Amino acid sequence: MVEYIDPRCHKITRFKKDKNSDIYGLGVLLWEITSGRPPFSDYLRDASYALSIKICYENLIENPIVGTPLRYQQLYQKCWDEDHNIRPDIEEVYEILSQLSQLTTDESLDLQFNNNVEECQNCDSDFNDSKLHELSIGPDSKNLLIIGLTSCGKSTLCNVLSETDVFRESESSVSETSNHQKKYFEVDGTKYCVVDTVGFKHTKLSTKEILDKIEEGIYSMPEGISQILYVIDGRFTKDEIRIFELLENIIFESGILEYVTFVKTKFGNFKSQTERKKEKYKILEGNEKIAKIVNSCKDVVYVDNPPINIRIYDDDDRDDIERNKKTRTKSRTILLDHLEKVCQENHFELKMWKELYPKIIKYIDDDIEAKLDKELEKINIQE
Ligand SMILES: Nc1nc2c(ncn2[C@@H]2O[C@H](COP(=O)(O)OP(=O)(O)OP(=O)(O)O)[C@@H](O)[C@H]2O)c(=O)[nH]1
Ligand SMILES: [Mg+2]
Repeated sequence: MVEYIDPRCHKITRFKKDKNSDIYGLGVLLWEITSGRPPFSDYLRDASYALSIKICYENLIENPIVGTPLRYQQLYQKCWDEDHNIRPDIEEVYEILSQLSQLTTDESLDLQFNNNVEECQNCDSDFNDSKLHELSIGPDSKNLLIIGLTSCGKSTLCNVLSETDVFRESESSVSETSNHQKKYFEVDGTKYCVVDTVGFKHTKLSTKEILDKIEEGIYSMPEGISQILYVIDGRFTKDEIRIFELLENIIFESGILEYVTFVKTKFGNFKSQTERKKEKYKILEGNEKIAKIVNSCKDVVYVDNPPINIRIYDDDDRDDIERNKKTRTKSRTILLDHLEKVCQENHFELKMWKELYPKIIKYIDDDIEAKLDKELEKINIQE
């Protein structure tokens, strides 16, 4: 019955099913009504573990059946959306089904879905694209995990790396990315997979929810991680120091720093070696613990990825966009040169995260607020 179970039940340790999980199963049933057969019937029934891995980590979903009214199709796709916040509640499902049942045959024909290639609406994972690429890319891609505080430029970095605009860049002070998003791309024969994640200190999510979502991002790359790009957009802030303080023992024990590159974004002087050196010196000087972390990681890379989603009112705006595009191209070259050097053949083993995660959760369960305050106090005393 794995086909009907909310993927979060498999992905998230100690996940408690909720109404949203039932809506997921209902979405699968709604699809089944149009197909007349159980989902994923090509898969062996006795290989349910393999099937759950495919559903959870390779975004395996069923294709719409030709002739399905678009509104009906959109309804079940919304029900099984990876982002459980997007799933409708049962009242909404009832409402849409009632409306559809009242349509005449002619009206429902007008709603027919013509070519079955419409983009997965409201879906953070660029499923259609990744699904296509999975066919040619396979497990030998260099997997990049992007993490950092909210608004530090993670999604922008993903767009720059993959030369797309599929990652939503925030235009406000409210956190934009609320789910991980994955994209495959290729550079001179090297295959990459970049996974954008939810920012620490997300404006609407708790620390535990953020960690759960980052875990989902990690598990979306079952082969492991080639490099973690930890994005910072200024000096290390107290919040960043707190995150590292919180994870310090766990991170150091795991050997994960071998796989971490700090990416300093919004660094206008990124082309100047002197400025880069000065900046690194400032980082190292700032805090002993941060210096230890930075020295143990792969490197610090400096970039500037200024916005190109600027509204155009006059020629100045057009010039800005063109200039910013060029700056992004330069940043991309720096990033790719670095990645070529540091992406090891071996991946960071997922089982390590499996071992780490319960420890992190335990740490959080043990009264996170009190611990954070204590850590902050310690930092304040040192400053
Ligand atoms: N000048 C400049 N602006 C940047 C850079 N990177 C990101 N920005 C801007 O910073 C803001 C936040 O960027 P995002 O990429 O959405 O940041 P994020 O970390 O994905 O944010 P959340 O998803 O909300 O956690 C946007 O307005 C970007 O245009 C950079 O290197 N230089
Ligand atoms: Mg984002």
